Amino acid sequence: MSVERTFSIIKPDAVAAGQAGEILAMIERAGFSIKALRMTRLTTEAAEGFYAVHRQRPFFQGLVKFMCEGPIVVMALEREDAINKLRELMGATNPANAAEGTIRKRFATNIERNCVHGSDGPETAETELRYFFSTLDLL
Ligand code: 3AN
Repeated sequence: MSVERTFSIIKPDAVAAGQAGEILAMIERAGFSIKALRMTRLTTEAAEGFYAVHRQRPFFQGLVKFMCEGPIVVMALEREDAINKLRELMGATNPANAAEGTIRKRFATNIERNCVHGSDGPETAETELRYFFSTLDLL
């Protein structure tokens, strides 16, 4: 497996709870290098665009509202097999099913307020990185 990039978000629940630093530390301890990082805030339109694949799902409006609640931290992360490794570190979408030692097991409240996002494949990773970062940010 070669070195690859993935995109991650520390969601509003975790930022508001003061967990961003510890989540970043877990990510670094797991061997990721942070290539770009910014704190920002989503508008409704931006959140709808980011989660467009979920538009038809019953949880879509709630998810958009949650993601606009407060500041988020967006990151470009790099390591070998980054996409899979980050999803392992995050744990299952529903924290009730998340393994011990994962970010969601430690910090997530429920399936919606689940504290982190990580891209689910190489194409999604590139699209999501481009949604938040410029070419210069990603050099
Ligand atoms: P993951 O974030 O683990 O890749 P996705 O892509 O299926 O999971 O879902 C995107 C986001 O939508 C989740 N992180 C979560 O915040 C929210 N979500 C997913 N499924 C549900 C659900 N059944 N009810 C409420 N929110 C959900």
